[in-house]
Amino acid sequence: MFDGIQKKMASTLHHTATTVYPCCVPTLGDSTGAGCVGLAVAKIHCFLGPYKIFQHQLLMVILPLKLQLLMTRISLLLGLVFSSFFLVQCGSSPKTDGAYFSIELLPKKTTYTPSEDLQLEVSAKLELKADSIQWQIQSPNGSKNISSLPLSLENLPMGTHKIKARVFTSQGIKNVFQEFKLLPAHKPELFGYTILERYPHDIKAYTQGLEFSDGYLYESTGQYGQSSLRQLEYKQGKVLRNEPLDNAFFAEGLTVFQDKIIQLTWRENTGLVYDKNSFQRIDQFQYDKSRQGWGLCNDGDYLYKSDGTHKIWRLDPQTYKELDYIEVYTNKLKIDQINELEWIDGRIYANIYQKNAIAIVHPKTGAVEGVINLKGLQQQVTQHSGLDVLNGIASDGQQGILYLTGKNWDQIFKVQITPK
Ligand SMILES: [Ca+2]
Repeated sequence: MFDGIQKKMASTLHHTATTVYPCCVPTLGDSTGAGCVGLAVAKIHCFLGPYKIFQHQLLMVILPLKLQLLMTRISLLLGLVFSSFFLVQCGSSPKTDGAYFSIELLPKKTTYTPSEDLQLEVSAKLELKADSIQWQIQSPNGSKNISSLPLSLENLPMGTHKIKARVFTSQGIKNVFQEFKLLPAHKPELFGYTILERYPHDIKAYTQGLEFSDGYLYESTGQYGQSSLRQLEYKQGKVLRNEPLDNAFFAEGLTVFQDKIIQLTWRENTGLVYDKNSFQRIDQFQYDKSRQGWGLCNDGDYLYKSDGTHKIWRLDPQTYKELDYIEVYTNKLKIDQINELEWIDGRIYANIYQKNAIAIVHPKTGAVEGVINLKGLQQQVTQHSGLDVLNGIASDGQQGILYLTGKNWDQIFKVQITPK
């Protein structure tokens, strides 16, 4: 009987010391918390090792069971003491770089405008001297080394930037960071609209994208099982071509680039590419860092894609690779849920989801330069249970003219943008 109990105890101890914590040696010198735990357990293991030999010797002598249980408890207790001791030691692990230095932005604020210059300084928190500093700015459109101070904010995009300081010290390089936000200096110009013409539109078309090419309107409609790519003779409201999508796809924005039509899908992480003349699918691509597929337009050189956030991504039109993005801000607010897009005269016109408004966005900075208030337009169409929000913007090249529709709207409007 005693032999069985001994085996069980030995097995328990072995399991505790070896199987669960097999990291006695490899983690030594590791500065992470995990390594420290490994070190502490290694010490327990080293302590338990001699005991196990002693215990083995005891097998030769029959001890009372109570004494054996007592010894087990003592050894486990000592193990815990060792563990606590070494874990406390781990608390003095190497400090993060931010513990040594911090970056001061002057003037001291959290938001800035492009007309300001920013002075950068490093403050030492501990007794470690900065021998020299290399500065870098990490922006939505890439990272750049800062060659001279103060830093001019003039040509930077709106949104969040991160300053990085590489601080050279006698203890090596310490990397510290500080974020700030850049906002437009001026509030957006406000515009209204006047309806010039009305054209019939399929009341069952859940419009997600609208764009002119060669006098025709190309439209993308959404919903699972109802998504399609269409070519419209818009004045008569005729659907000339209708390419239904697989039921697995919820179509979103579209744009015509040279002889291709590129259509986004919503959560399927897939862009579909068609031959413009045949409507045949010729290619497809996967999104990279952008969140979802919402709106799409192009400037003749690049594609611009919204993803349901405040970002508009710039894509290579041949490889569909995401190159960078802008963050869309007014002088006060981040503009979220940017949806259908249209490139007009050097600016991105961006419909904001569930708002009767279009933001006029600078494509390099993300600054909202204007807002078109389209209140009342949705009330002009037939009201029905499936009616949904404004979501189609197209331009035929005429200045100040937009073609607008919405999800399950039975009209397309030609409107004149007016100053407010
Ligand atoms: Ca459009």
